[in-house]
Amino acid sequence: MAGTDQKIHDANETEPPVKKHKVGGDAEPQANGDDLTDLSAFRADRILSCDSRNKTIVAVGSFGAADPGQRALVILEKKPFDADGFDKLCTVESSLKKVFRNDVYGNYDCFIERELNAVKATVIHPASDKHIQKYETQLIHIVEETPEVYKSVTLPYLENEQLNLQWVYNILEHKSEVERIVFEDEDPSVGFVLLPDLKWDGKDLKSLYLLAIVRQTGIKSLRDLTADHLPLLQNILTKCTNIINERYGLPTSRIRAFFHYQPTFYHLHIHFTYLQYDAPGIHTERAHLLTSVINNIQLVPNYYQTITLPFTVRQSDKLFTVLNKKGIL
Ligand code: M7G
Repeated sequence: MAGTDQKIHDANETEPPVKKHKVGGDAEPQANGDDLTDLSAFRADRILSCDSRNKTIVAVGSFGAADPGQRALVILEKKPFDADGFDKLCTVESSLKKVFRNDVYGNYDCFIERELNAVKATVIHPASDKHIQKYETQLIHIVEETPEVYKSVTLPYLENEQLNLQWVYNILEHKSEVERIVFEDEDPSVGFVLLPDLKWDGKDLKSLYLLAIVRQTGIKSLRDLTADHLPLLQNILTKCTNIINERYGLPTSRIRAFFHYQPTFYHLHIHFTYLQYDAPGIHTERAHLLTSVINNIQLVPNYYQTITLPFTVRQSDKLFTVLNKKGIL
């Protein structure tokens, strides 16, 4: 199985880097499990993606000679502005460098105060081939997955190749991210844990992104859901929307609750985002609204075992090669 004993550090709330990059590759290696204080020990071997729309850059590399054979991913993402804090940006600390002026139009580069200019940093260390593939810009294709294709190709593939779920069990067993838990329902059958997604700093409501992870093990994805799971799905929908309403002031009508198909991690979880946040993975080829899923199963109990479900696959994935060899793609 890929990605065993992965460690993920969300360095979002650490102090901004103060050290310069060390010269000569003698930087202290990053010990697994330690919190990072800066990125000076990271050596980038390759840029996997650089997206000007999402303002992200992803590099694969390593943490120095004393950490041989271990690769790491560093994902940097410019954070959204806080509309309420606009005044703080208009100070002498925000120096302007003119690019050009033309009539009424002034164009400048603005260098704002360091504390207001934090970049979200996610470090995945050690990173598996699957992690690296996930962040690499690639050609993608849509697969129309019939129940037969699921049983004969996708299921055997994901059983052999899926990413390690240790981070999920760590959350459910209170070994990680305990202080981040927003709500917990301990019922073994309909229970779940609601917490901020890795992608959210837990603060900026405009990019609100929470994850509800079900307690039951063995429900891999949308494909497994039947009428037996309706109480679980209803419980998650009702409680999570109530809690998001109470805690973050968002009514149900302003929340997007959805599944991914295919997910990256095959332990059932539901994404909750602010509706007006253009979150990654909300496109029609991947996102399935929780309310639609409930309605579909109420109409046809084995709906997700009988329909053709589309999903996207990257051209460099092993699954693409398997589907291609079988003439499905
Ligand atoms: P997915 O639909 O399986 O795949 O969602 P995706 O990552 O392609 O969207 C898994 C979700 O879990 C994603 O939204 C991840 O950002 C989130 N996630 C992944 N990890 C490893 C963690 C973690 O360690 N902690 C938290 N809180 N969220 C995570």
